[in-house]
Amino acid sequence: MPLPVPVPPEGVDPAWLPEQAFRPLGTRRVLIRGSGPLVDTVHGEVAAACERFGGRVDRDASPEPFDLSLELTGTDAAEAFTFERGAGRTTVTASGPSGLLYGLFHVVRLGEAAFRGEHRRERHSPALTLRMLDHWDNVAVHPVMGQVERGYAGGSLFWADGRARGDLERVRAYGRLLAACGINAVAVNNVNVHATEAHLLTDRIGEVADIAGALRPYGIRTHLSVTFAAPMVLGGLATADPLDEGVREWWAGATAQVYEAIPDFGGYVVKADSEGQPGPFAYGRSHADGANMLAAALAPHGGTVHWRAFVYDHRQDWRDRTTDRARAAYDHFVPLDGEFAPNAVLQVKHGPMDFQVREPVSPLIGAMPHTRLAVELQATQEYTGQQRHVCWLGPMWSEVLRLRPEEGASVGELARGGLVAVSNVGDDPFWTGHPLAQANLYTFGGLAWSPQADPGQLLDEWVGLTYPGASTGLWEALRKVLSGSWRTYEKYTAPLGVGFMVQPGHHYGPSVDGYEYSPWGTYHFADRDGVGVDRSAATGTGYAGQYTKAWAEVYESPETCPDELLLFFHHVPYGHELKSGKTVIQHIYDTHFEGVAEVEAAMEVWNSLAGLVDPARHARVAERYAEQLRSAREWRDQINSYFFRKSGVPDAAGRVIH
Ligand code: GCV
Repeated sequence: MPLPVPVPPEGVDPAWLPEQAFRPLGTRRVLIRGSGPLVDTVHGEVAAACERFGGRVDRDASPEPFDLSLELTGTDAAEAFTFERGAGRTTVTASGPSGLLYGLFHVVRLGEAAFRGEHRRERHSPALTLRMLDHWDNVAVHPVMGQVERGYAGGSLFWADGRARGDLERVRAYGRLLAACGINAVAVNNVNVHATEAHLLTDRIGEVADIAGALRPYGIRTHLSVTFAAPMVLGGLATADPLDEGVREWWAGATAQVYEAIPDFGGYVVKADSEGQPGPFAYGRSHADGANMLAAALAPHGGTVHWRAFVYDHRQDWRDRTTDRARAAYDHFVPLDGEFAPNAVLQVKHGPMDFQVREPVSPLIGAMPHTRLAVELQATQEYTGQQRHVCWLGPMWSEVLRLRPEEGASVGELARGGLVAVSNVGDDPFWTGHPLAQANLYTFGGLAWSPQADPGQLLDEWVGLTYPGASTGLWEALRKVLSGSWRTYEKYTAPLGVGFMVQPGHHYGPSVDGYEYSPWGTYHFADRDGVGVDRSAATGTGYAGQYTKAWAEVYESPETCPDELLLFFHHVPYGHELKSGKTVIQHIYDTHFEGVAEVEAAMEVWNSLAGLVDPARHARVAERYAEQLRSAREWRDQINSYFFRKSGVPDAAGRVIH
């Protein structure tokens, strides 16, 4: 039986699955072979397209002749599929049902090209088996963080005001979008697990099961963030010590019940001993002890624990120059390499600090060869414009994933535990608040499937699907406003890798000294002579020495350190000459003027598209550009004025600095 395609509520943007994208498929004669729930999903998709556009679909019985066959040849868990075309026929085969679903969306992506000419048989297989989104969604509205922590797309898709939102049709539509870009796992609640959310593990697991039921037909497994203190908070035990027998039994029992409710449950996500969340340190135990206890509870059921490596001292004294937050994850976790259970994945943020617009790759990646690592990215734009600014992160993520921390292996290859992104989606009609931020979600999916993929090609795919039939002019305009937007954002915000300089708390807009005298470990040390953090091994915090030899040497000296990371690794005088030939101070002035000019130009391009793109989308983006421009000017003027006043060095071009 075909499973009906989800119909999201009126007014919800179709994102990259508009009906028109299905026209090439929907005008064909299609044969589907195979059985099972995911094949029913495939059947439903094809049936809906054929009904709309006049094609025909048959299941198993062959309607000779046909244009496309989608064939399930086995029952395994493989997600790969093959695609070929010959003798006027397109064939997709898969040995596992989710492979067939991905094969179907591949055909949709190719459009008419899937039905033209000849294609040699090609096999498509995801490089990473786990491609996951972590939602930082709260069930109950948090007094400071709201419904979604660092959420810029309205409320949660899953929860509202302490309850399940219950709009499972929208959740199904979400699962469909995710499957169409290759994502196969979702964690449905915030890693900061507050009192209400803790109960999702036990007495409220039914609500999680409903979400899992809505996501399952699109091949997505559901995960849950849990509190390490659950045995105390929920079980009434006196301890959460991971080596305590009673605690271990409690987790085993609770986990067995989770699997009764959700047989294909993916596993737990845990933020422990991090920013106030409870963890094993309270009992003198290691993070391997903590993770392994949960891994043992999950193992009999085939689940995985994602243990986050975001552990640092968030109450440090700013006067203490010996503590460097950037060092923390490596210092805590590298000594534990080899101690984690096979179904424990260490989830590492891609940079050592916290999703800044520019950070080096975390030295932890590559330093734990005997541990399964997952790399965590942030699609939600906490520090990159909060979905009010256009900031397409594809090029940044791609740079990270292609970097080779050690001889041979790239970050993408070292992420054996998977690629994870903090979700940028909410109940907003455009899903992501800023309609162009959809491109971040799509690109993440593509990079999780294939970390070596060209992000520009993924952007093209997104444009092709989201704006079917786009003229060359529209296509080029969309490329123009998106492709360089990350570098533009970098230009008008914190310079040369120095990071932060955002307003404390909500993290939007500039405040150069906002975190300078705070306990969070995020400093720039600007004085009248220079700026930046000395993280060299010779004279600084020693962080540069955490890298493998080749990279440690590059970062150790200001002479070899790449310009864009100079202030992350070194404290240099304002007159220090960059590889570009400019001084640091002149670079700061120039990039800030350029960044604003680039926003002005992009806004003009967007405004010229009125009438060419859907009016609601156009209006939403135009409104956000007005705010982006206001904010970019604020950034430019605050940063330039701050450094002019500190350094006393005038702008060589004599522009207005306040
Ligand atoms: C979920 C940063 C964010 C926090 C977030 C934390 C984390 O500190 O500002 O909101 O908490 O990262 O990744 O756990």
